[in-house]
Order: sequence, then C-alpha cells, then structure tokens
Amino acid sequence: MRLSDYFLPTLKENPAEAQIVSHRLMLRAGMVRQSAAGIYSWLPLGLRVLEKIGAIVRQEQNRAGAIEVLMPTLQPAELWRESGRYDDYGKEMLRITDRHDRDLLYGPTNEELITQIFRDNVRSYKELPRNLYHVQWKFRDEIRPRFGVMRGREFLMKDAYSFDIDEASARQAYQKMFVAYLRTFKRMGLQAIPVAADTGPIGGDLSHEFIILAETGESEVFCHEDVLNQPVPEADYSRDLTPVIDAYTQYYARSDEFHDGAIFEEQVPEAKRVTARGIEVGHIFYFGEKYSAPMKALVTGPDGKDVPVHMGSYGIGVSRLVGGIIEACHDDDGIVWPWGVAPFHVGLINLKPGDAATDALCDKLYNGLSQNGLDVLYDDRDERAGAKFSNMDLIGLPWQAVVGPRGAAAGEVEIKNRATGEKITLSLEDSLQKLSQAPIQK
Ligand code: 5CA
Repeated sequence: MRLSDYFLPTLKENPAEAQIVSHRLMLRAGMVRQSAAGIYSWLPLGLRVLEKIGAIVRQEQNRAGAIEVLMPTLQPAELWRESGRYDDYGKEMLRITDRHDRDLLYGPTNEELITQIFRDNVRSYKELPRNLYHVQWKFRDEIRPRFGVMRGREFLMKDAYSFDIDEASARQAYQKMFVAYLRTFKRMGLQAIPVAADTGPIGGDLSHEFIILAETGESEVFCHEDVLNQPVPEADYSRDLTPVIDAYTQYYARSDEFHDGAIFEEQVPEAKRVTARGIEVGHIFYFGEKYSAPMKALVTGPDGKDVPVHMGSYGIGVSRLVGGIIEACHDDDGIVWPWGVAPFHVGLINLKPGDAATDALCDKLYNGLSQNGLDVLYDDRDERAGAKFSNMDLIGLPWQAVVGPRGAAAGEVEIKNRATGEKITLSLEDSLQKLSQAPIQK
C-alpha cells in the first residue's frame, strides 16, 4: 500500500482525552476515532490489526473443533425473559423498541440466542459434542466507558458456546478452549495467565479469566510465579488435556474479586508470590444447565430419556486486545507490533520521491516483498525525512526499510528492527530475504 493512496490520519500531539498509553497511541497512529462515549470507528490501520487478531482467534478456535456461525447484534427480548436475565441485566443492556412495539435488545452476549438455535435444531446426543462460535459486535452500556477500546460500550467479542451430553464431556470442551486460549494469546506475542474467576452475570461454578500483565490493567492478579513459566501447549486436541490444564491450575492464581489473602499466603511461598495488574482479554465459563433447563434445550440420551444439555461459554475481547497488545508492546516512540498482529510487516521509506534511481529501487523492494506475501506500507510522500521516520516509529511496523539516493546508487537498503532499534545495510537481494522473516524482538 502506497501511503500517498492510503488513509492514515496520524497526530503529532497527544490527545487530551486519552488517559492511558494504548488509547493515546491508537488515536495518534490513526487507528480509531471516537464516535460517541465508548463507541469507535475503526480506520484502515486499526481495522487491519482487528482483522489480524480475528484471524488468529478463528484459526485456533477452528483447530480446537469449534465451528463459526454469525448471529445478529439485535435479539428479541422474549428469549431473555425465558432465561430470566432480561430484568437481571439492568441498565447495562441497551433496550430497543421497533415500529411494531416489539422489544429488542442489542446483545451484550449470546447464551440465549445460541440456546434457541440449538434447541430448534438438535434432538439427539448423537449430534454432540458441538461448539459454535461467532465474532460479533456487542453492546454493554458501561457506566464508565474508558481507556479507549479497552472498556468500550460497543466492542468486538469472539464468543463460543459448547453443548455436551453430560458434565464430564462438558469439562473436556472447557479444557479444549483453555488450551486454545493459551495458544491464541501466545501467537499475538502475549503471555496470558489463566486465573480462577468469579462467574458474575453469566453464571456457573467453573470459570477462568485470561489476564495479560500491564501496569494500567483494571484487574489485579495474585499468583504463584511458576504459573508464568508453563509451556504453551500443542494444538493436539485428541489427547487427554487434564495434565496440561493441571500444570497451570495446580498453582494459586486468582483475580482480585476472587482473591483470598489467607489461602494465597498458605499455598504460595513468599519468594514466589506475584501481585500484578493486568488486562482481562478472555473469560471462559462452564455453567451446566443454567440456560438449557429454563429454555428447554433438551436432547435424547442413549437411554431414550430427554435431558437438558450441558453448556459452557467462552469469550475473547477482540477489540480490547488491540489496546491490550499496545499496552504490552510499545516504547517512547510509539507502538511496537508483534509480527503476528502487525498491520503491515514492513514500512518502506523513500527519502527522495521523484529521484529515478531511488524510486526504481523502492519499487523493486516493494514488488519483491509483496511477492513474498508480506504486507508493505510504502511511504512515497513528498515529506521531510524526520517526519517520515517518526511517523513510522509511531505506527510501529516490525521492520523499516529506508532507501535514499546514496543507497540507491550503491543498490543498498537500510533495514531497521523497530523493537531493538538495530540497523543494518544490505543489498536488495539480502534485504528481501531478511525482511521476509519475523525480526528478533526485545
Ligand atoms: N458470555 C461470556 C463468554 S462468551 C461473556 O460475555 N464473558 S465476558 O463478559 O467476560 O466477556 C468476554 C470478554 O469480552 C472479556 O474477557 C473482555 O475481554 C471482553 N469485554 C467485556 N466487556 C468489554 C468492554 N466493555 N469493552 C471491551 N471488551 C470487553
């Protein structure tokens, strides 16, 4: 993509309304613009990141056997009256009346709707287990939307829903999502800690939050240091996952709402106690028959009797992750994207557009990289070099490639690793090879 043809409204100054670094950088890097409190438009650069995150989430969900669907944002109130949550949800739910005076709501989550789809279409235990997910916008009328996309009112969530014949099978579905989550966050360059959590309005008795460490996080985490050193599991879902999960859950790890100081001190030696702030990027729940019983989502078991299906739900904050990744990956000059979610892999800077040799070398590099399957943002604008450099640092692409008239005469490109700041000069051929690999990160 040529920057002269792109839409990247970057800002030099820090916007006054942004309190935390990710919000400031998302506004400055031209990724989002606020339309109303907690509601954002995604501009091209932000949208690319959102889509890259969505692609990783989908790939890991699919590997774990979940199947993608797409449910609407608007839901009939009737369904929520069946589960009993219509009144419980209170002011956080945005309620809408259509022209026929029918009550609708903008979905804050989808347990009811997916339960309806399931009960209308599945009759027998033979069709189980199933896990259906979608990636869709949600609305929660948060009392205090803040920190940009991290606590929005409208936000993008991946939510998956598992259906099993009994509790033992449902626990296996939960384990699969647990593993898929560890893998998903790792691929985004994040270390996520699974912590035992409160179930809140979703309900149930088994729940984990996945928290990434960041000083500005809204959650507080208390855990044993060894939880942080567990290996990320392979995507092999045919084996018994209990030992994999136990490796994590054998240690104390809880978020503030669920923390118990006495148990923490009893179970964790002083030298191993970690207390930190973090961002909740995912939350998984097992809640058995909480929705299937009142909503009559029954299946016929092997003995011919009808039983309510056992369910779990599994959320990932896709739009929150964009802010969360920036909180974890930035420096004084701007964002430092991990390779897996970078909006472009390479930022190519032409120091003298209009100079025939410089233009020709840039074109060769641009075409070669694109042919290698890389996403390149080519700054071909007629701008000061300093402005181009600081803009490229701000938007944080993993590699920068700089070509000026002197380099062009020698057939050379200067490569900079955004994370380490390390610079090297290479021939066109060597730079094509180098830039096609993920750079070493700090
Ligand atoms: N039905 C369950 C799981 S599908 C559910 O709704 N869980 S949740 O309430 O914990 O939300 C799932 C994830 O969405 C959270 O872990 C968080 O990452 C994200 N999320 C929740 N509220 C917001 C918000 N206001 N802004 C941005 N992301 C949010």
